[in-house]
Amino acid sequence: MELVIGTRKWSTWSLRPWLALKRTSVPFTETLVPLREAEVSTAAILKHSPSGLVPALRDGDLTVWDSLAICEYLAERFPEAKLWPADPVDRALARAATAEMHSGFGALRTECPMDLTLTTTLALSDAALANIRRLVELWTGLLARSGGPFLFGDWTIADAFFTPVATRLRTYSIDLAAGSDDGTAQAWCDRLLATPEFLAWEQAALAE
Ligand SMILES: N[C@@H](CCC(=O)N[C@@H](CS)C(=O)NCC(=O)O)C(=O)O
Repeated sequence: MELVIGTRKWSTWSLRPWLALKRTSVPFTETLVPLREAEVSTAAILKHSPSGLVPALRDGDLTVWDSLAICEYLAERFPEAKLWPADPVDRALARAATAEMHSGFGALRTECPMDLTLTTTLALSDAALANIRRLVELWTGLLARSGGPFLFGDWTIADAFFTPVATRLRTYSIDLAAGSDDGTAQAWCDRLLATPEFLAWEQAALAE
């Protein structure tokens, strides 16, 4: 199996399936395409991914070119990795939370791009603050329901999808109290950034 990824410090979409793939314990190779090099990036990515975007997963003749589709494929190929919760209700909620991240939180994503090499402060727009309030509501509700330590108890694809958000909160020194967090959501974000898988990604990002 081969995962094509973008520059690690920036590529939120690459990080998500990389974390899921690591959790399967299946050996895989990584192909890194440097991002933000104008035409070079697009031409280089198109050699691997028909959408011209990373990530892409290659498994034999198959190419899967979207982060969520890759995670779904991994969950089906490697059920023993338990990448989704076993319970159908939990699984539906995990998919809804993951899809909300996949297609939403535009203001926060635009104003706070992932950069694992940066620490700074930033005044957020009202739209980004509304994103923060929704994230805290979503996360604390799921953590209260499951009892933690991750959104659905054990780590799942839903946790993978929010890991880049946890890095953005850290990078831009965003206090989740702005979203009425009582410390529960922040503790879970800290937990995401302390997993061995994320630490391995971060170490590779800083060495790039
Ligand atoms: N919906 C896609 C989004 C992928 C995406 O936007 N990838 C960005 C990098 S994180 C990309 O390839 N950009 C091309 C470039 O920067 O040249 C997914 O989930 O995989």
